Amino acid sequence: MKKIALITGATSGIGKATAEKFAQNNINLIITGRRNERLMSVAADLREKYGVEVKTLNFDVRNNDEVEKHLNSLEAEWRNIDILVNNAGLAAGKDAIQSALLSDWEQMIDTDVKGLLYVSRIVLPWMCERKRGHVINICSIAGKEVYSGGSVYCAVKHAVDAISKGMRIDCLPYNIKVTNICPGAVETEFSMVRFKGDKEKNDATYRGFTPLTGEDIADTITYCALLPEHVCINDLVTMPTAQANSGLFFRQ
Ligand code: NDP
Ligand code: 8X3
Repeated sequence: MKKIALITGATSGIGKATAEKFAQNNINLIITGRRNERLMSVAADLREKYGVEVKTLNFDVRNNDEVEKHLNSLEAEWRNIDILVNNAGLAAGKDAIQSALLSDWEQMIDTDVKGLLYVSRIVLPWMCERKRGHVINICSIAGKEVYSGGSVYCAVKHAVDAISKGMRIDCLPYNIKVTNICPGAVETEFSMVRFKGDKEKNDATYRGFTPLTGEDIADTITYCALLPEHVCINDLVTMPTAQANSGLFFRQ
């Protein structure tokens, strides 16, 4: 029987690339995001290319009523989720803590922490009942280190790191794997979102070195997801070769 994976934030970047890798590996998919047209187009493309079944759920992870409504609308067979990739997330702004926008903080906390929790709170009981499942939380190097202008993004990703550890402990009796993936710089829509469409700041982020791609992280996620039943990668930091830590890049 084919596995089922639920990937949040599959309309671009790491989530979209992971949906494609999973489809290549014959995994049926539930993909989510706010941009419904993109979601439908990703789904159509994957069905056509790989012959997998793809369900789309169009909701904002910050809204728990929407999260509950959409996830609880899944038919019984689609609730047998083997892999949950908690990927939907973002950074908003890169300003010093004394002058950053409150609305940016709220957006990051509501999306990266509360959204991840809302989705997990629905899916984990299904996994616990079946005594099987794998949760892959997309954390960041920002969940391990702190950098200038990143205080609240780093705080939310540190929270993801802690949630992964706690989830692993609480779900231990239920045979559930929890993998925390911590990438360095990945060139996706991330920086355009962070800098609110400022192309110069986006380009400067990736200038002079080769960043990771969504596909690189999707390969890593897929490797973790396809390991034998008794093997779990708990925590994984993956960086561009030209990035030593969250703040130190070798740019040429
Ligand atoms: P993208 O901006 O390309 O993708 C983000 C995805 O999250 C989109 O599909 C977006 O979908 C979804 N998303 C954002 N907000 C919401 C929301 N409120 N409700 C539902 N979906 C939402 O960035 P990445 O692929 O780079 O980011 C994916 C994850 O990887 C994030 O958690 C990010 O923090 C993390 N990460 C990124 C790194 C990087 O350097 N790029 C490095 C380390 C971690 P839509 O807009 O359609 O809702
Ligand atoms: C994204 C990587 O270094 O911008 O999580 O925080 S970083």
